[in-house]
Amino acid sequence: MSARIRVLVPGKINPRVVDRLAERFEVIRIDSADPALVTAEIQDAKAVAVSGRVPAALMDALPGLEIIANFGVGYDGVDVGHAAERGITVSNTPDVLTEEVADTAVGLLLNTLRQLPQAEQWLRQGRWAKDGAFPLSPLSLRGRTVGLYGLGRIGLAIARRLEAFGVSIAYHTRSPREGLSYAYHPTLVGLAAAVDTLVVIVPGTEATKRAVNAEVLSALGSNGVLVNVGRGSTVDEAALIAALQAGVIAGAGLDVFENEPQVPDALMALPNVSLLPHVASASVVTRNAMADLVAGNIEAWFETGRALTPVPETPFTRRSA
Ligand code: A2R
Repeated sequence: MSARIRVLVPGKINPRVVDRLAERFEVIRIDSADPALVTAEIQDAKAVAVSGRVPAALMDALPGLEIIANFGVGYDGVDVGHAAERGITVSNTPDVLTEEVADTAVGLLLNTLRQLPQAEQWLRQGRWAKDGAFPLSPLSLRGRTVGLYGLGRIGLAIARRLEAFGVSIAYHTRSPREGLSYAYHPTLVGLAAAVDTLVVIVPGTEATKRAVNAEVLSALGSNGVLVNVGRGSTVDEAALIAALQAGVIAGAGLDVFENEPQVPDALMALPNVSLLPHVASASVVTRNAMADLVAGNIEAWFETGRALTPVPETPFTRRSA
C-alpha cells in the first residue's frame, strides 16, 4: 500500500483514529469541514475520516475523494446523497457501539424515572444528614409499557434489556421485524398512544425530523416519559419543552439535542428531566472500538477495494487499485 495516500481529517476526532491512520497514510488535519481550508497541496486526498459534518462542498473540493469514514453509527452529518451521486463510499461504525448505547439508554431511563442524579446531589450537598431522606420519586419503571421508536441493532438491544425489567414492550418502525413478540404499531402516534414510555432510537433523517411532535407527546400522555438516545433532530424540542412545562407528559431523559452542544435554558430549568451531553457510546473501550473501525474501513478500502462497513446508500467497490 502506498504511504503517500492522503487522508483528510476535518475538525476534531478521537486521537486513536489519527494514530492508527498515521501508521499507513499521510494524515492532514484541517480545523473544520469548510472547503475554503482545502489548499492545492491537499486537494488530492483520497479519504476523509470525520466525526461531524461533511457537506457536499467539501466533497467537491476533493476531486479524487473515494471514501468518507464516519466516526459513529449515525451519519446524518455526511451528505450521503451527494456522496452516492459522486460514487464516493461512506462508512459508519455499526455494532461496536450497540451494547454500550443500549446500556446508557437503560441508565438514562432509570435516572429519569427514579431521579437518581438528583438523589446523589442531595447526598453530596449534605442534605441527607440535614434535611432527611430524599423525597420519593413520583415515577417508577414498575408497571410501565415501553415503546421503542426504532428497533434496529440498538433498539433491539434496548428491548432485550427491558425484557429483564419485566415491562411490556412495543415498537414502531416502517416495517415490522419478523420473529418478535413485541407489539408492532404502524404509526408513531399509535405507538405513543399505546405506551407510557417512549424511547427514540431511529437515525436522524428527513423522515424522522421532528417526528416526535406535540401530537405524539400528547398521545404519550400525562404519565408519559420520553427518552432520546438517537438524534436531537427527531424531537421537536420546543414542543417537548412546552409539553414538559404544561404537564402534557411527566418527564424526559435526553442524551441528544437539536443544536448540540447548546441545550436550551428552558430544558435545564425543568425539574423533571435528566440531561446527558451526548455520551451514549462515550466509554474508552467503545470509542476505541469505533476508532479502530474508522481506520479499518479506510485501510480495507485501499487494501481490498471494499469498506468493512459501508452504509447501504453507497455499496461501492474501488474502481482503480
Ligand atoms: O423503518 P425500518 O423498518 O427501516 O426500521 C429502522 C428504524 N427507522 C425508522 N422507523 C420509523 N420511521 C422511520 N422513518 C425510520 N427510519 C429508520 O430505525 C430500524 O429499526 C432503526 C434503525 O436501526 P439501525 O439501522 O440498525 O441503526 P442502529 O445501529 O440501531 O442505530 C440507530 C441510530 C443511529 O442512526 C444514530 O442516529 C443513533 O442510533 O446512535
